[in-house]
Amino acid sequence: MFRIRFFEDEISNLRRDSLVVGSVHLCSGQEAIYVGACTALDLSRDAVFPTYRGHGWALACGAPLDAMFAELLGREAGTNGGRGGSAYLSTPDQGMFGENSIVGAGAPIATGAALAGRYDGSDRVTVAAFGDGAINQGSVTEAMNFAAYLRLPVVFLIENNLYSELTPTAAMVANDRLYTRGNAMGVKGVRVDGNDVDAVADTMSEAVLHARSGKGPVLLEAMTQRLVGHYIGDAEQYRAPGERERAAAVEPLVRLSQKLRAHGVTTDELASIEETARQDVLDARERALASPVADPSTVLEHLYA
Ligand SMILES: Cc1ncc(C[n+]2csc(CCOP(=O)(O)OP(=O)(O)O)c2C)c(N)n1
Ligand SMILES: [Mg+2]
Repeated sequence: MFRIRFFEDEISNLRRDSLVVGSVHLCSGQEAIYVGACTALDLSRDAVFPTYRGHGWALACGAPLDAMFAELLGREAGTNGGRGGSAYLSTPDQGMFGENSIVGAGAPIATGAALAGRYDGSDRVTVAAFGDGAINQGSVTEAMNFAAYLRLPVVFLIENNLYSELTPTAAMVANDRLYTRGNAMGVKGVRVDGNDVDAVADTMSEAVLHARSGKGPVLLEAMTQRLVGHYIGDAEQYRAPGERERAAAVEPLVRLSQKLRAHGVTTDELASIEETARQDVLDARERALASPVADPSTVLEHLYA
């Protein structure tokens, strides 16, 4: 979780210096969802389909820091040879099958991958991760109904950060208990504190067991808050006074640190965990910055049309 946070901090700096280009959506504040969920998955066969806010998913799945930095910096050594960048990277060797910048588009793809798993003998569970805004997309409802009818092993995971871009989700839905959306279709719905990594791990373990044992999909709503803008450059004028401070007091790293201390981890040990993570991130950043940029003459390679 610390590595993800520090990675995002550095990406923010690199974007400001125009070394990373294009639109970047950071996941700071949502780390407990990715790390908690991945502990419940078997990533040698399971598959995760995140959104454009997907750096944390890739890292939690096990994507190397060096390749992640290199990808966002457009380097040859990137996870996708520098072609995917922030919003389109994929690390299938680690079970992360690609970000998607079309809101709600990952849900049918994850459902298809679960259907494929029924025939290829993998017994795979797939995770369709998307935001609270995406729950209102028709593609998500269609995918949930299809998965429910065929009892496919899909966990539809809502990262509910309370905003869809710059609009509060509470201003867009009549029922803000989003986990109940699948009730009419027979999709089991659960809500979890998405800032508590243990709670996410436990709830996700139950969801994965439910899905893998043939009982059908689960709609898991993880409540969280992003500590940064929707994208880098978002002026965040929509925030209520005091909202940031309240969010910072209950964010996942604070919660994790409190929990570790309560379990006997000393302040020094905690500082050393943080320092190691920070140094790993800074070292990886330097190596990526020193590595060659992708050769423009290869730009047409790996294209499917
Ligand atoms: C089909 C589609 N419609 C609109 C957009 C523009 N758009 C990009 S992000 C976003 C908000 C999505 O909010 P949410 O699903 O809550 O995810 P979050 O960004 O909060 O993680 C929108 C509307 C898009 N990318 N795709
Ligand atoms: Mg959202």
